[in-house]
This record gives sequence, C-alpha cells and structure tokens, in this order.
Amino acid sequence: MFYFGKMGESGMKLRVRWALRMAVAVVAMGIVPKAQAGSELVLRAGRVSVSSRPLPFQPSEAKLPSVFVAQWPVAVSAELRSSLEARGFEILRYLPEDALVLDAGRAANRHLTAAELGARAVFPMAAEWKISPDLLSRRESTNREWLLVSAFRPEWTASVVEGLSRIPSVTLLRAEGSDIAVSAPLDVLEQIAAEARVEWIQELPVWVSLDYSMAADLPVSSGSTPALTGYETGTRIMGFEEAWSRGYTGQGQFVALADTGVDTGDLSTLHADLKPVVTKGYALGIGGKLWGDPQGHGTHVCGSVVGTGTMSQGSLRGGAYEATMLPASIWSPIMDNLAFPSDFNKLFNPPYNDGARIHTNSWGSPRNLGEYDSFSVNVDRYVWEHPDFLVLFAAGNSGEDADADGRIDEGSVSSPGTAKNVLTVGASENLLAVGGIQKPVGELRDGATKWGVEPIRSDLLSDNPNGIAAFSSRGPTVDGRMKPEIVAPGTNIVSTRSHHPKAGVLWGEYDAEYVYAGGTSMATPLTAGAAVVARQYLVQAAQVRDPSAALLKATLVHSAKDLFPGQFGMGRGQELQKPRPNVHEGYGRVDLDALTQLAGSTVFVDEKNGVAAGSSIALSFSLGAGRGIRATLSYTDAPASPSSGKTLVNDLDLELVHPSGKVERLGDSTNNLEMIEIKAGAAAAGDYVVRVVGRSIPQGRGSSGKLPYALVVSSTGNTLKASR
Ligand SMILES: [Ca+2]
Ligand SMILES: [Ca+2]
Ligand SMILES: [Ca+2]
Repeated sequence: MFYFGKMGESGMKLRVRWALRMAVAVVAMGIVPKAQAGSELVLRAGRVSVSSRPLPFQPSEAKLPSVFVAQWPVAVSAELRSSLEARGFEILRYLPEDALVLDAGRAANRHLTAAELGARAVFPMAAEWKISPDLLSRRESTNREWLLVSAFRPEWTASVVEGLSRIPSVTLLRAEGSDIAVSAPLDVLEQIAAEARVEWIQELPVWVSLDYSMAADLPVSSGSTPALTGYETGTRIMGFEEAWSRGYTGQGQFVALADTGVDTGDLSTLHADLKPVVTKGYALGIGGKLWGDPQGHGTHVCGSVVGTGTMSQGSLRGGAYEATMLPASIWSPIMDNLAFPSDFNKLFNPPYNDGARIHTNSWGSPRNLGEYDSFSVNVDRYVWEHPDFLVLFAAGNSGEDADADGRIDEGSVSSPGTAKNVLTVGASENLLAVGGIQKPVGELRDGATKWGVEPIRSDLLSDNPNGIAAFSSRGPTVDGRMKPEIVAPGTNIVSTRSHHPKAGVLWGEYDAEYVYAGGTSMATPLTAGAAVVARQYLVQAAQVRDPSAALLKATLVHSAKDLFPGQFGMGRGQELQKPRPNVHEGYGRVDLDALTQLAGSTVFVDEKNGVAAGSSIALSFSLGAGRGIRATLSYTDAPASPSSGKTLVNDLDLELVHPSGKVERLGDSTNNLEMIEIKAGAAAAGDYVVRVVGRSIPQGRGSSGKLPYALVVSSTGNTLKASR
C-alpha cells in the first residue's frame, strides 16, 4: 500500500510515501527546452516546406477562405491559442509542425497577412492534402466509388452536403456527425476537396468482424467433447485464475461491446452463461431493431469478457464473470453485415451513459492497413472528450509473410485499431492440442501464399503460448506508431455459442453451448475482461478514484509479459527479433497475475490536471540493491487530422535520472505510450527520479493548456512472483 496525494498550495507538489524500499518523493518543476519550431508541414501527402521562397503553395495575401492554415516560427502554445480565440478564430486542428487549421470566423472575407498573426505563412488547405493516398493515385478514374467525405466540424455537415449537391455526378447516401457517405466518380475528388469545410476524403470502409474465417478448413465434428485441460478459454495463460483467487472478478464494473449481437437478444431466453451478467442490449446496426446474434461472433466475444461458465460448471468462463455487460448489436439486417453510425457518439454514448467505462470492439476495416483515417479520428475524439472511457480495438487478421522470408510482414493493422487513444490488441497463441483448428497454417486455405515458408508453414495455431498468431496484424502504423500495444490468446478459444437459428460454429463446435474461434477478435475481449479486472483492482487495491483510460492502458502494458524471442527460439526464423516493445507483440501478453500484485511495489499516478509545456513533474525514490525499475507513461492525445503525416499532437516524454545523474530518455516523438525499464539486478542501488516532461503541447486541455497523463512506476524484482 502507499499513500499518494498532493501537498501544498501550489498544487504542483507531490509527495509519495512508498512502502518497501522505495521512499519519499519530491517535487520538481523544471524548465525544459521548448521543442524546436519546425519549418515544414508534415502531411500524409508528403512534406511541404513553409520556409522556402517562393512558397510551393498559394499564400493568402488575397482574401482567405473560411478555413485556412497558419504556420508559426515558434511552438504553438496555450497563449497563442487563447489569443487566436480572443480574436475570433476557431482552432480546428493542429498540423505538424507548429501549424493550425483555423476557421476565420468573424475575421473571414477580409485580407489577412501572416504578419498579423505573427505567423510564418497563412495559406489555404490544398485539395490534394485532403484526399487519402489510395484515392489520390486513381484521381483520373471515371469509375464510381463509395466515398466518405468528412467535414471539419459536425455543424458544417449540412453546408458541405449542400455544396456536394451542386456537383451533378455526386450521389448522397447518408450524412451523420461530420461524415458524409457519397457515390461519385473519382475525377471529381479534387472538386469535392476544394470545398474549404471538407477535411478529408477516403473510401467508405466495409467493416468485417475480426475472427479469422476457417469456413474452408472446419474439421468434421467428432461428436464427443474433448476432456477439459483448463486452457480452453485462454484465461489461464493470462493469469486470470490468480486474479480471481485474490478477489478480482470484475464485480461492480460495467463493460460494453459492439458486435454482431448476443445470442437470442432477449434477456429472458439469453444463454445461461450470459443471463446473469447482461442487463440490457442496444440495437445500433443500420435498420436494426434487435440485438440477437445471427452470426455467432458477438456471442463468443461476449462470453470471453463476462461469461459465467454456468453451462460448464464454471469451467468455461470469461475474464470478468462478475461484471455487468451492456452489449450493442451493430449488425445491419438490411446490409446483412456490420453497418452502424459513423458518429461514434451514437455508438459509445448509450453504454457510457449507462455506466460502462470499458468498451471492446472486435471489428475493423481490412483495407488501407495502417492508415489513420476518419474513423481513427472519430474514436480518438470520443476518448479525448471522455478520458475515463477505455476503448479496445482488435488489431486485425491481416498478418502474412508475403515476401516469403519466414517472418510475418509489418504494417497490417486495421482502422480504427490505428487510433492513438485506443488499446489495440494482437493475438498470441492459446495452448490447446485437441479441438478447433489443428492444421499447420501453411495447409489452411490461402496458407501456401500467406505462410508458405518455414518456420511458419508447419506451425500449429495453439501449440506455444509464447508465439504470436500468424494471422495477427502487425504494426507499425503508416506514421510509425507502435501497434498493437498488447497481445492475448486468440487461437482455438472456447466461448459461448449463439442459439440464434442462423448462427455458425466459427472454428468448430465444442458442444451445444460453446464453440471454438480464433482471431484478434478473440484476443480483444479477453483483454477487455482483463481491463475490467484491472479497473476493479485500481479502485480497490490502489485506491485510485475514477481511473482514466490512460491509466488502465498504462497498467495493462506495464504488467504485460514480454514474449521475446517468440515461439521459434533464437537465431534463424526467430519470431521476435528484439525484446518489447516491438510491432508483433507490442509490450507483451496480458499478465493479470503480475498486475494484481503491483500495489505493494508500485506508484499509480493519474494526473488529471496535467503537465504544462516546458515544465516537468518528477517523483523520486530510492531503490535497494538487486532490484529493478519500470516506468510506463500513457496519455490520451488530441485527435489528429487524417491529413497529418505525423499523428502525435502533444509530446510528453518520460525520463529516468539514475543515481549517477545520467538522464535516460527515449526521446520518442511518435507515440503516446512510453516505457523505460531496468531489469532487476541491473539497476544500481540509490536515488532515482522519474520525470514526465511536457516537451510540446500544442493542444492541451482547456485554458490551462496542460496535458493530463498516467504514470505507473514499479520497483521490480523480488516481490513479484515469477509469472508463467
Ligand atoms: Ca516476411
Ligand atoms: Ca505455433
Ligand atoms: Ca514523447
């Protein structure tokens, strides 16, 4: 146990009394050098110099459109933002480096020079900066396609629709939130993008559930139920049993999901494993009025989060079997597919308003992998506006070895799993030798082209829990961010079976009540169950009130188990070429055994006021001989524009000052998650300082301009039981 509180009038002083050998904390507030101001725009469309003369774009010495870009020779600060707002400009987006997209508001329709704003240059957004690269490459095409046109603000959607109606070849499908779905030939893309209030144009995605389809490889059911091994549900490998034995079962927590529906969609006839925990369902699919599961996917997912195991005498239960589940169907009976509001307020508000603080999603778009698109923006915006709402997304099942070098290729994460503020989950292997799909992956349908080279070709899907599933999507994102952050078992997972007459058996029947399935779809709800247990633990064992999504994410990542070097050993064919973090496992596999033992040796900081740009907040403590230290920093970042080539907006840095005075830092200006660790035994005894530095905060919260963050610091070594 430890005490954590703010001392003193300034609100800046922190004192931590830390049991064991970590002691007293101090405060430090120092000035750090401001980030060097940039002189180019870093856009998805490429880098554009703002300092070259003549400018490569049309400067706006003439009348500005209502929406324009201003770029400054200094870092964008809270002071600059307030002064712009005081002058009637509305700040729409940050663009790297040191630029803002502004709505001229009452300053519109007049001449405005860069000098008036103290800017280096002011200029309109070029149409080609607003078009996703895959579409831009086909812009001469007269083929009609389904497109998603996003306005900068939802309030502008109607006026953008009106503008679109004046282009004869554009047909409106629907408009919602800031998103407008249209059908149009690609040769009008630039005409659409020329409208100042349009932020971005991309393909209209087709959503898929992220179970890996084994329809062509389904085994013939033997008719007999395999003997229980304890590994069926995937929970054992994640340390759930240890967490449950310590009293952490999800009790008192509310969790939600959006999927194909759940079982019968009727509380009175619901699967006996789900009836005690599901209290309400929402029908959010387009044209949908029911939340039953005609597919089987959502029921399996739901069971992995909260299934009670009633129909298996408690043997086959989900991770947080005493939590309350609020599931939504996003299945559209009209489309016979997943189709739902692109306005994520409509997706997340109903369960949020009913108390859910964790939301799991096992779906995504299998195209334009790695891209930060309109849906990534929408989910990032929702979490930015609801920082106590942890949203999980499956990484996707697009992992393959297309270049045939015996290693799964990078860059295959699905949107919205590419968003910054979500916890993105990849699939590691379960441990099950009987049942489900037991073929070498090279022999599966399409296996020869996806996984035709050893050591992958002859690998089995659930023979080594330290392996990453071959199909699991790999990071990084297009702009280089680390994804997924975490993995959990996602192969041959047994969970609840939908009794809907149309539902399938996924990876095969286990018995009348349960089926096997696999995919990052299965890893994600197991991780959501772990997040529920973690939340209960933070509240009860660590006395954290209303933990933020950033703290939950930091805690799960902090306690994860590094699977390095993976399932094929060291050397030739080695699966993970470097220890965590890496783009295959993120920070490793969920480890609830370790997580539910953190409190005695860990400080959890959920800093909701935040750190200011150019300053830092520090904790200090002393470390005994033979111990190690691990610090994890996580923060919810402001949504970026899909036009950005670098989606991190605010840059906080984690620093560790050694007893020698040496400052260790990652200097990572790409990710909103950082970890520094020194293994037990490798840390010199003495006084350490962990610092969170506000390197650059162009878009903080409110008028203070500060940025909230979460920090988890542990003394590692002899207190934590070795995990399996
Ligand atoms: Ca490869
Ligand atoms: Ca394997
Ligand atoms: Ca950083």
